[in-house]
Amino acid sequence: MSAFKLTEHVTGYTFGEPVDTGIILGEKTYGDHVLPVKVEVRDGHGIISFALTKYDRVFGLGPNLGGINKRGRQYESYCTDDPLHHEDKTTLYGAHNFFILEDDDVATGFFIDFPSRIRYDVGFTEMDAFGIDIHGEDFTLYIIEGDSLKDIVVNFHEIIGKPYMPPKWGLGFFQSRWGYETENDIREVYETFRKEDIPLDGIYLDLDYMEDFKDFSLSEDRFPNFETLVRDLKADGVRLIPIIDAGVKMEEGYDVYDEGIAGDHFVKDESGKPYVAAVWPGKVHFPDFLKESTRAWFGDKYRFLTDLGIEGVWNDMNEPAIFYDETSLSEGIEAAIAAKGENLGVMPFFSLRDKFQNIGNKDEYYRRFYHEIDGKRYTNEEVHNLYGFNMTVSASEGLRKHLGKRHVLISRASSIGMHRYSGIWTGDNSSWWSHLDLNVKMLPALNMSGFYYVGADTGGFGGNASGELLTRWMQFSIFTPLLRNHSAIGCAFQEPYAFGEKVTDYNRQLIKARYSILPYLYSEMLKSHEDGSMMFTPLSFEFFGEEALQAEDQLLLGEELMIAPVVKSNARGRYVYLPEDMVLVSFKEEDVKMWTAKAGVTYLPYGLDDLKFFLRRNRMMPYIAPGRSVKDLSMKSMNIIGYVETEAVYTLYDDDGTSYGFEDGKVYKTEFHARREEDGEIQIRVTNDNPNIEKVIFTLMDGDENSITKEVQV
Ligand code: MIG
Repeated sequence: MSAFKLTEHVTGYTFGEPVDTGIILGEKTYGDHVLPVKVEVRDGHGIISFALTKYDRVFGLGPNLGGINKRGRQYESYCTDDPLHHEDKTTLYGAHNFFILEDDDVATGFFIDFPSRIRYDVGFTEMDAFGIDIHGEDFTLYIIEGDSLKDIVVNFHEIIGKPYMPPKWGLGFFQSRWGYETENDIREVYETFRKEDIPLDGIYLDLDYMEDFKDFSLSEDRFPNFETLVRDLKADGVRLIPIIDAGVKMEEGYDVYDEGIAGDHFVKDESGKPYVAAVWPGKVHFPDFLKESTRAWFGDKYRFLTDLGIEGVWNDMNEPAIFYDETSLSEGIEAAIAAKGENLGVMPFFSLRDKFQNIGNKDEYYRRFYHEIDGKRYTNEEVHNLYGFNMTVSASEGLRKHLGKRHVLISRASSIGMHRYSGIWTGDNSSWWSHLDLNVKMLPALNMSGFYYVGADTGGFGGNASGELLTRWMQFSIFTPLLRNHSAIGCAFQEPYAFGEKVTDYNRQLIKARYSILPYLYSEMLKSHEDGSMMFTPLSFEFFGEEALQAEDQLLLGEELMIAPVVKSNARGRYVYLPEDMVLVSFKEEDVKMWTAKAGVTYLPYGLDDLKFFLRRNRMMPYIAPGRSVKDLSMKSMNIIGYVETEAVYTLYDDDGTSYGFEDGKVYKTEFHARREEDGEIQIRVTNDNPNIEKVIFTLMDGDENSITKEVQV
C-alpha cells in the first residue's frame, strides 16, 4: 500500500496497481499516512469492515434504492440495466462509490476508486457490521475529512471536479415517451401543449425516430421532414432531444458500422474479433469507449444530429445492456433442440426455461469482451463501470465541439466522474407511489456524487400512472433540475393533459410554477457549480436531532427552502417536521400566499390543486412570471418573497444561459438584502450587475403573520 495526500482534507491509499479511471483529479504528495480503517486484501478481493454502533448512519452511494440513511440493506456498484426496480434490487444503472459514515461524534467520507463490482452490506447481514467487498485487489481508497457532512461533500467535490452545467433551457419542462412514433405524433404533442397553455421546452425522441434502431440515422418513413420539424419547434422554444444507444448495428454499408470496423473501434472477444451481442438493432458491436481514438470518432458522429439543429441528446443502454450474445443464444437453442420429444421433468424444464428467461445482461457476457488500456487487456467486467461514463465523455466532447454552445446531455449508466460531462435520469422506474418516494430519497445522494442535473421519469416509466400520481409526482419534480415526463411504450399515456380537465389544470399550474421559480433553481445550480455545495440536502445534514434524521421524505433545497411532497395516494395532506420556524408558501401561479409555521411537527393540508413548500427563517427567494418556454421568460420584474425576522440576503446567480462563459466566471450576481429595523420597518438594498433585472417587488413576512410589500427600481 502507498499513501498520499491529495488536498488538506483528502488522503488516498493505493492497493496494488489500479486502473486509472480518470475520476479523481489533482496532484498526489506521497508520504507516510496511517490507514485509519481496516482493509484486508486477499483472494482477489479487498475487504473493508466497520463496526456500527446502534446510531451510526451511512449516506451516499448515488442512484440506489433504500432510504437517505443507507443502513439495513445491501448494495452493489455494477452498472446494470434492470427495468424493474423492486425493493430487493441491489444495484441500478450507476456505480457511485462515495459514502459518508457518521456516528454521534464524527463523520468521515470515503470514496473507493475501482471500476468493477463492489458489494456493500450496510448492517444487513449483521446489524452492527458494515462490510465492503471490492472484487479486485487493485484500488484506491480515499478518505475525506471535513467539519460537517456538508463540508465533507464540498471537500470531495474538490477532487472530482466541477459538474456539467446544462443550458438554461435544460431546466424547462420536457415531454417524452417511447412510442411517439412519427413526426405527426411529435407535432401533435407540441400543439397540444400550446393549445392547453402548458409551458414546454423540449420533446424527447426515443428509438422511434431511427431507421432500424441505427445510431445517427433517421427514419425516412416516420420522420420525412426531420430538419423542418426541428427548426419549426425550436423557433417556438421547443427542442427535440434524440436518443443514442451504445450498440452499433452490424450492417455493411451503414457508415457507423463500416467506419467502426475500418478504424478498429469495437470491443473484441477472446479471439480478437469484434464481440457480437444483440440489443434493439439486432446484432451489434460495442464501440470501445475506453479508447481515446474511439471516443473522438464516436463523439464526432453526434455532428449528424447537430447539423440537423439538435442541441440535446440522451445516451441509453450504456451499461452496456445486452439482450443476448451469440454464445448464450446458441446454447439455448441447442438445449431446446435436445429437449425436443423428451419427457421433461420439472427440473430440466426449469433449466431449459432459464436459458431464455435469464438471457439478458448475464454476468458472463461482460467476461467475454475486452478493452485495452495502456497496452493491457481487461475484460469488460474488470472495468465495467467506466463504459457508459466514457460513452458520455465521447458525446459531450463531440457535442461541445460541433455546437459551440451548451447542450443538454443525460446518460443512463453512470459513475462518479461522468458528472463533469452530463446529467442522469434515474432509468426505468415504475408508476408506483413507492418510486415517487424513492425519487425524493435518491436525490441528495446524487448531489453527493456530484450530479446536479438529475431527475426521474416523472409519472413513472413502466406501468400506468393515475392522474393523482402524476400530479403528486409533479409537485415534487418541479424542483428537480431535470424535469421530464417519460413513459414506456404500451403503458397508458401520461402527458400532463392526459387525465381530463381537472388534472390538466393542476398540472398546468404546477409547470407554470416551475417556470416561475426557474431563476432560483438555475441560480442554485450555478452556485453549486461554483462552490461544490449540495443543492438538495437531507434535513439531518443541517439540523441535529432524531426528528431531522427520521424526516427522509423532506428535503432542504438551497439554503432557502424546505420541500415536503406528498408521496402517498388518497392523501389530503401530510405531517411535516419543521426544525425551526418557517413560512409556509402556497404557490398558485402568480397568487402566492404565505403563513407563519412554527417549529415542530405539524399537519400540512396539501391538495392536488396547490404547490406548497417552506421558506426558512431569514431567507428570501426570487420568482418571476411564467412563460411558455425558457426563451419567453423575463426577469425585468422580479418578485422576492422572504421570511425576514432580522436580516436576510439572497444572491441570485444568472448568466446568458447558453455560453461557456460561466466557466471563466462570467456570471451575474444580484444581491438582495433586507434588514428589519427596531421599529419593524424594512430596509432594502439591491446590488445588481444583471442587465435583465429592472424592478424588484419584495413581499416579506416577519414571523407574526405581518407582511410588508416594497418595490425597488434597480
Ligand atoms: O430496452 O429506448 O431507460 O427510457 O424509453 C429499453 C427505449 C430501452 C430504456 C430507457 C428508456 C427508453 C427505452 N430504453
